Amino acid sequence: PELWSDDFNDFICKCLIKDFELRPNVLDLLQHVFIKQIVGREKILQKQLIELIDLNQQIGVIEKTRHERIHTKRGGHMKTQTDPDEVDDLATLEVLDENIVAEKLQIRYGRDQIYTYVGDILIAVNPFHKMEIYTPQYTKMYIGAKRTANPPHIFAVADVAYQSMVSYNTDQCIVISGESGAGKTESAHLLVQQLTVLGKANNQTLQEKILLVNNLVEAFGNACTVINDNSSRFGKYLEMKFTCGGTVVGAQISEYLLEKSRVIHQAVGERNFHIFYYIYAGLADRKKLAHYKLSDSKTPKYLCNEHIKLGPDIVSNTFYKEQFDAVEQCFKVIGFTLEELGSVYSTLAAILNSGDIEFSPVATEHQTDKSDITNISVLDNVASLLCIRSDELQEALTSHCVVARGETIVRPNTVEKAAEVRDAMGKALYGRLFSWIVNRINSLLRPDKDDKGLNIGILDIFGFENFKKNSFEQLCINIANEQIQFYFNQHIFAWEQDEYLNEEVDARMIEYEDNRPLLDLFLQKPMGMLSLLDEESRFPQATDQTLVEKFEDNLKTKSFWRPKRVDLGFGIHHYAGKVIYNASGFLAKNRDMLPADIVLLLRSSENELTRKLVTHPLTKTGNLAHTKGKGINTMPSFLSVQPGEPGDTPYHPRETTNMRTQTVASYFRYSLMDLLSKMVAGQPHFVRCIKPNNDRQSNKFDREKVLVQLRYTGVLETAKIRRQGYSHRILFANFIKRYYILAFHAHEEPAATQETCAAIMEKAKLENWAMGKTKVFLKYYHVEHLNLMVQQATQRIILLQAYVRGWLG
Ligand code: AOV
Ligand code: MG
Repeated sequence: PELWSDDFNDFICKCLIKDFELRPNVLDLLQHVFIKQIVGREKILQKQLIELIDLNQQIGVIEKTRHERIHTKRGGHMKTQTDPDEVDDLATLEVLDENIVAEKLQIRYGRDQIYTYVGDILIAVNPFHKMEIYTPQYTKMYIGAKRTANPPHIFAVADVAYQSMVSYNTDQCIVISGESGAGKTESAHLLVQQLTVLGKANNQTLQEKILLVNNLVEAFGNACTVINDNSSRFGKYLEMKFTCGGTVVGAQISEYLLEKSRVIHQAVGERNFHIFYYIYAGLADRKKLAHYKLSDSKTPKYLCNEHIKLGPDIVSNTFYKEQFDAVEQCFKVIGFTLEELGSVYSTLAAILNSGDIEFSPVATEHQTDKSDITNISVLDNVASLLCIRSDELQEALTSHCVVARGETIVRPNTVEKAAEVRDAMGKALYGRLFSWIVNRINSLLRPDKDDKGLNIGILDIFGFENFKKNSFEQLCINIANEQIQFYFNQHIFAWEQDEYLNEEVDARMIEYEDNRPLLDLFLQKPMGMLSLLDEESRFPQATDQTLVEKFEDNLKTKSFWRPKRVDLGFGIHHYAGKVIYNASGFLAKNRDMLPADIVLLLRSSENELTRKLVTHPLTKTGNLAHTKGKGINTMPSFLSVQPGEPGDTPYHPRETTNMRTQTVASYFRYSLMDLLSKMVAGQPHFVRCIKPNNDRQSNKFDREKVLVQLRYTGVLETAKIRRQGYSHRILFANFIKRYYILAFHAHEEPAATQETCAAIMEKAKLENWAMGKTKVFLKYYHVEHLNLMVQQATQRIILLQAYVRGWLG
């Protein structure tokens, strides 16, 4: 091989890796290579090569002492290591019950040790205060470190995912779960932060851009709820793209189910999406409100919820102003043009203005149900911001076309109907603006070459919610969480146990709470809740009352019940607890209609962005094909939605409407499937966020609250299975390819058999692993140990080469 080529390095690596029985081989090889390239220096080389081998040995010694030194130092400065209370990994506890687990977490929490392992799963208890454990010093400490070398940390999860991706050449997926306010979004940020460092982006800007993506989409997709001031109102799957060598080259986001209804209405004590307040304050600060047809004295209706009157508070809020500047900066760094920014602001301003359009009834001679717009100036503002004609907008809001027997008839809208159309327009514009931003980010951060690199996906969805009043949005959010829990169970328990059986590995079976019946209740066709909802949505005469009756008649399980004295109420016993829903508005929310008249009008806009929002199917559906990887076959069949089902978008303009119009429920089912297919394509890592109290207080550990979460997330069972189980199962061939240098000579090509694998494990002096029929079953610490051995060998080679390079001149 060429001197210093990859093949050369690889070859030497294999030769020098372990003991020095290989000495003659190495000499032969090096001589051969050198002679070809440096004729006449053979004698010197011979001598130098001997030096080289000695050096190799010396390095081995140096490394060993360095390693020991690091260990003693850590042990010294974290004296808690020897503390008997100290358990970094709950799976190592001798006695395992829920009280002990909660107690250990509480002790650790009291010491600000918010992270704890359960085998290879990380538990993160929300500290509710700023922690000094995310500094560059910590970043460095966790890079390529052995797990036991440092206390548990979210950075360690990033590291494991990254190292697995590079070592095994497979995609990874980090699933973060936990109830609302438990710390999922914060964890997701920290993972991205660490992964960008690990991925050593070639250019600073790419690194910067990726770090800003979360901030940008969260400004549009997060809002203040009664549980969390920065609550995610959409699901986010961020894929970081890497080359096969592990350099980060881009990022892609998928968004799921934005809670659009928040644009037009917010529950008691809640707010609209952050961006509206930011832009309102930011534009006021720049004296640009008038340009965007907003007034600083009269707060737009969509921002003053009936219960909180924010009024001028918004325009003078410095935090909002700063955030506006920050968001604008994100846009610019990521690569949005100034023109695009202007259009985004206009659209947001148009939505805010549109909320103030008012209607009043007009009675004419022939018709009594007509409505008129009372504040034409507001209408004009909206039209001008959207670059459409004001009279046409008025027409589209106050009347609608019906096609009957080939003839188009114009019918007036009642005041209620007109207001509905107005709100539908606001929601649709916002939802599509959000999708457009996400798509634009994706096109700006797509890796240059579309080669088959690797990726690490990070899933951060809205957490389980149980408010005083729960509506359609909570139902969807909770179903999504139910699905994630199902995936967790499948991965941790079901698939694992299946695999032991198939591979004939001896491991005790663990009982766990299977939430499959719940998923059936929601998703089964045709009698699941979402199917029933869709069916009812197709009847024009149906009401929310007939809907709950339909539920009651068809859903025969004890997880569903009708509470007494709650109108339109129904209860569901979720994996995470009982929730009472109110079906009021379910049908309208599910139909989510945007009249064709509005769509057609927006398509005529002179503004490119406005036109784009209504012409392009922004949310990709299709694409179900890439269901590689395991598990997809074991997925419940009812989850499958045909990609060819009508519609690429959550709503359908009437012109293309048929009786199979896509509803929010069917789109939601599709999104879940799409998300799952992405997740199962990679090797998963789990982070379980725990909320220590309901008051967002630091240093408050509500034992009962934590116990409930431990129970429903199956932490105890996870600890049990992790203690007995094998977190890594590697096919013989892959195992040998990666580790054979630890036990075999370079020129050997051992067969992919149990014996070869066993030989490697024995050579590495490891115990407690198991051998299956096609795979080696390892615990996480085995993998760590093996990787460390390979890594040390490789480092040695690099040093050697530097040395040789030196005397070659
Ligand atoms: P969530 O994502 O799980 O809720 P967040 O990640 O938004 O929850 O966390 C809620 C709040 O908890 C944050 O705004 C922080 O104040 C605090 N917090 C969480 N993690 C940390 C941490 N590691 N260090 C310091 N503070 C933290 V929701 O999106 O509502 O389901 O929908
Ligand atoms: Mg969140």
